[in-house]
Amino acid sequence: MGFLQDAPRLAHPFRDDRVLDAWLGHTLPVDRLAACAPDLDALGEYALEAYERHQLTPRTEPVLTQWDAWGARVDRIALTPAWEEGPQITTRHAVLAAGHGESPWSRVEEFARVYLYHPASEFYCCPLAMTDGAATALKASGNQALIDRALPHFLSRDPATLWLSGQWMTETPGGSDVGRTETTARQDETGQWRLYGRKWFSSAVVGEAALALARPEGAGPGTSALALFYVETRDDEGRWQGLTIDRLKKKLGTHELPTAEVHLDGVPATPVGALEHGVRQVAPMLNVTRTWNAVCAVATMSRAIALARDYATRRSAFGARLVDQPLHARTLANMQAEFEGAFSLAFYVAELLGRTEHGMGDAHDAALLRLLTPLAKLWTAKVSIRVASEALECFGGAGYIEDTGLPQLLRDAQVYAIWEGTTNVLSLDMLRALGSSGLAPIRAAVASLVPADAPERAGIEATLDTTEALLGDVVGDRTSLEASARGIAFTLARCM
Ligand code: MFK
Ligand code: FAD
Repeated sequence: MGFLQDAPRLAHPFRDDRVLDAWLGHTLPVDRLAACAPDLDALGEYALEAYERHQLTPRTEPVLTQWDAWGARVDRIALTPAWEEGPQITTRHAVLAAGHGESPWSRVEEFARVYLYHPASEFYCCPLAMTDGAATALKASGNQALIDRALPHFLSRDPATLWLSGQWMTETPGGSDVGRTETTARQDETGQWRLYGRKWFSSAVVGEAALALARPEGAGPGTSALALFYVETRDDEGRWQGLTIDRLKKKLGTHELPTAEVHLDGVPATPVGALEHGVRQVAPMLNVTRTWNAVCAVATMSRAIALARDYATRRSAFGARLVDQPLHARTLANMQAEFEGAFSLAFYVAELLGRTEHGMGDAHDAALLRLLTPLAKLWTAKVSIRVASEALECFGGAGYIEDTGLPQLLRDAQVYAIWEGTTNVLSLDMLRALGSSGLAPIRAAVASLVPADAPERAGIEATLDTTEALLGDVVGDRTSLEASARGIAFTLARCM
């Protein structure tokens, strides 16, 4: 046998991550960091073991069985091992519960856990994100009966009582334009609301609950006539109630995530609030899942770069290790810089979320959070695709070979830009957020984050001035304003 190349090895995702370490060190008080460090270390260890396991065993995918041998409709989904482990590992280490603690650092402590767990989770983080979002939306609704019913399950620290929630929005006419929702809600003879229609993407179909948009019978067209409903998917015997799974989607990536097309034929449902303005009611969920998306995109980058960096110390070309080839080293450094910028933005949003939820923010924090949430989501998604693609190239041909496990990084990264609002839809959401306060919150953030005499301060302010002037030029012309939205969003995200 001739030359044999060493495979890349993964450093410890918690102990060897200097970016996370530095950020936690300057964000969390010492006692809070000490309290959550064992969970972070354990989640890092789990991620390392999962990586090593996958070097030896091929990945599996969920399988839907619609009918049993005796002709009964069962719609049973066999999950992958990581999904089977999900309830235990995440409740043991309080992944969701941490985010709903009593301190302004709760979200920081939650999203550090998410960042470490995500690369091992096989997108079990997708239903976790939606469950976190559902808990947040129910709290915001003030519907005490639903809060009492669902939150002990959503935030449970016991795998036996954990419930996952789905987010049923997208339908065949529109995923961005949910105002075209066709699902209807009507009351039966007992007064129970029931949903009828088709949800076109349901990624937490195995979840026990969901928040669903539907149009109450007789309500008019458009977004404002939609209502938000809380749904439990199974009856007391564990049978689906009024729901059939048509098929699991065949997807470019996220293969372990069972994303289903479902028909609703009388699913019992409870209104979360008034029977209108359902999108307004579900917005807290959207903003939380978009933050998860940003953190998970950053986690994917971190994993891709960690492997590429290690490989550069093991692979040689033209008489030197790749890491000692100046251009390869520069390529890795550029990826790292992109990653660190994206990391800072995503975790800054996590920090703001915690502060504002606990009433600790300053005058601009709520508006800044509203503005930066879509920006962080759209920016980190695009950067993660670019970084994952570059990372594959760092392995040469091996990066294109399935059983290295590397191509999956790129396939999976592509989803971050599509679900939870595409890049364009989020750029338009940024315009919505800018509407109330303009660039003032970003200017205030820059003033507090960048010292007045720092060399980059003048450049950032000049960019904000140019952006403000551009906004002023197009603000009265909706077509030009919308056409400029993506460029403005990228500029503001890069500034932050
Ligand atoms: C592992 C990674 C973790 C992530 C897991 C993700 C799993 C994937 C699951 C999904 O993909 S779930 C489906 C996600 N779907 C979307 O994100 C929908 C994308 N479309 C939009 O976001 C549209 O902008 C939207 C449907 C929200 C609004 O469209 P419209 O019809 O133009 O509505 P309109 O009238 O502008 O807004 C309705 C209200 O909601 C307004 O408030 P008011 O009623 O008070 O006027 C808006 O201000 C408010 N609103 C909209 N977006 C908001 C918001 N409020 C706060 N935050 C927002 N982001
Ligand atoms: P469209 O809305 O048809 O968008 C097509 C294109 O048009 C996009 O490029 C978009 O940016 C652009 N566009 C639309 N409107 C505008 C505009 N006004 N200006 C400029 N450009 C515009 N949904 C759920 O509800 N629950 C789930 O659990 C869920 N899971 C998913 C899992 C996966 C793996 C995927 C891929 C999707 C999932 N989705 C889920 C659906 C997802 O949220 C939608 O696909 C997404 O919101 C886009 O909607 P659409 O597919 O209808 O595309």
